[in-house]
This record gives sequence, C-alpha cells and structure tokens, in this order.
Amino acid sequence: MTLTRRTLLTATGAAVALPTISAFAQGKAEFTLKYANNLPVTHPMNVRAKEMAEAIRTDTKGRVDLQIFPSSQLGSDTDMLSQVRSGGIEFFTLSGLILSTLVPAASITGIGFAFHDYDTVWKALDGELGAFVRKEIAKANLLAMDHIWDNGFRQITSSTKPIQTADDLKGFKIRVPVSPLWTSMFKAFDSAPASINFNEVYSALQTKIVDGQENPLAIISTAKLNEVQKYCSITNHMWDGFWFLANRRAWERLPEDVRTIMAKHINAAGLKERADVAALNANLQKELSEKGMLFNQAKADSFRDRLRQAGFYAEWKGKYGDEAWSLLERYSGKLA
Ligand code: X2X
Repeated sequence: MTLTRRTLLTATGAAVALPTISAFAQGKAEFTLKYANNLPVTHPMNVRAKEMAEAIRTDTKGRVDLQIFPSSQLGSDTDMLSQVRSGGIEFFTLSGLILSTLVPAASITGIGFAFHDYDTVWKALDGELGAFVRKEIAKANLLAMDHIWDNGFRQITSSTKPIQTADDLKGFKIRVPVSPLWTSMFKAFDSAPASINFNEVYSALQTKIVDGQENPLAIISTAKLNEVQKYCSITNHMWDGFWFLANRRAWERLPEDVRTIMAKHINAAGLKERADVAALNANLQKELSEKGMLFNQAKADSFRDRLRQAGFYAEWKGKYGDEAWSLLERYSGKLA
C-alpha cells in the first residue's frame, strides 16, 4: 500500500488524538508535575499560578497536570529548595536571596536601596543583571524561567514601635528570611536579626519571639500579619522577587513541545503577577489602615547612610566581585 499525504496525516492524527482525548476525559495526565511555594492561596502568585496550570492543561490537551502546593504545604523554603534539587518537586518559586545559600550571586538583586522604582527593577531583571543570575543558577543544576515573579519592595512592621530612622532599628528583634544578605543588612543596622522561614513567621510574631519583620504589603495583607503587628513603616529598603525554578533533569525529560507550552504560560503568568502585586502594594495601605495598622513614612536617607557607614556596600561588593557589582550599578547607580 502506498501512503498518500492524506492517509499519513489521518494515521498520525488518529494515533496521537485518541489516547490524548481519553486521557483528558479520565483526568489521567501523561506528566504529573508538582509546583510548590511559600505564599497563601490568595496572593497573586497562587491566583496566577492556578490560571497558568489550567492554560497548560488545555494547551497540552491534558498531557500535563501541574499540581500546586501553596502555603509551604510541602515544607519550609529551606526544605523545598532541597526537594527541587533532588527532584521531589519539579517547580518551586524562591527569593533570590534565599537561593543564595546555594547560588551566592543570586542575592545581588536584594542589595539595600539598589533599585529606585519598578521600572529599574524590570529593566535589570529582564536585562543583563537577570541573565547573569540565571546563568549562575544554571550552574547549580536548576533552571530559572526567563521572567522573575514579583515579591515587591519591602516594608518593616513591628508590634512595639514605628521605625522612623535607622536609629530605631538598634537592638530591634526582627525576623529575616534565611539568607546571609538579610542577616548582614540588619546587623549593619545594629538590629538583632533572627533567621526564620516564612511558614513560622506568624507564630514567631504572635508569641513575641521577635518584635518585627519585613515584607511587601501584598504579603503582610494576604498572610494576615497585621493581626499580630501594629505598626508598618514604609521603608522600601529593598526589592525582592521569586525565581520560578525547575529541577533541570525533570525539565529536560519533558518533550520539547510540552516545554515550549509550559515556558510560555509560566512567563506570561509571571508578568500578570507582577502587575497584580504592584497594584496591591500601591493600594493596600488604605485597607490595612482601616484594619487598625498604623503607617508611617520612614526616612530612607538615614537607612542608606547607615549602611554605607557600616561598610555594608563595600563588604558585599567584595563578595560578589567587581564584574557583578558593576553590572548591578549599571541599573542602581553608584552604591559603593
Ligand atoms: O520569607 C519571606 O519573607 C518572603 C515570603 O518574603 C520570601 O519568600 C522571601
């Protein structure tokens, strides 16, 4: 029998289409993948991730079932980082600063007061600074998607007093994420930083193990930290984002067409999440005030000057090296 173009197409079409349709109908996917994160389901990260998983299921015709595990259900950030490295989970979103426990260069985007505004952040992160960090991440056998997701500019909350100037941070018991850069920064302010994973922050604040913490308003609100914190000081002391990480072996095992569809939807969801978070961070002050939080605008200069005096910038420039530092300063302007 000679195969005409028409019969060949029908044959392949049928062979591909039949199992796919029945798999879709039974809800049995060819690839079941886990994506874990540390944020509440109500945060834009999880809202956009849910849409993204649906779009991936539809566009792969049911071949991919991306299961989402929010709220540190699978463990702390430290635990989930181990799991994405071993392949226990395939995807994980993590702050570059926490990732720096594995990839030291990844914390460079969180240097205090480096970015003036979101415009500069996205220029840097979607530009050469982001490309540099992604290359460093790849050396650790993890893959970072093109577009980092937003966490936001961070603000300091407290149960004891408003933070107005750098002096108010002296001796202040503040929770910081598990990351050398965060600890170093608050040591430069003469605070007493305690490294605590996010899944334990609410109870650490509630039981007064620490008096304060720092996070963007979108997290303060969705994680209800205002229930256990009275004051919120707008410091904008650093920007933070979440790299969308994949276990490299798991990613490379996926067929190329599946990878293309997934990367497209993950990156698109990240861009939508950025817009959501920026809008929330701009508007939540009113809502949180109505719930009783007391806001104040801190004096950014006093914090920046203190970091400079304490040798914070010089120290980290030495750690990252001149090349990486000048890449940062291309976007931030002169820091040290
Ligand atoms: O742990 C935090 O404070 C958080 C949620 O902002 C990060 O993931 C860095």
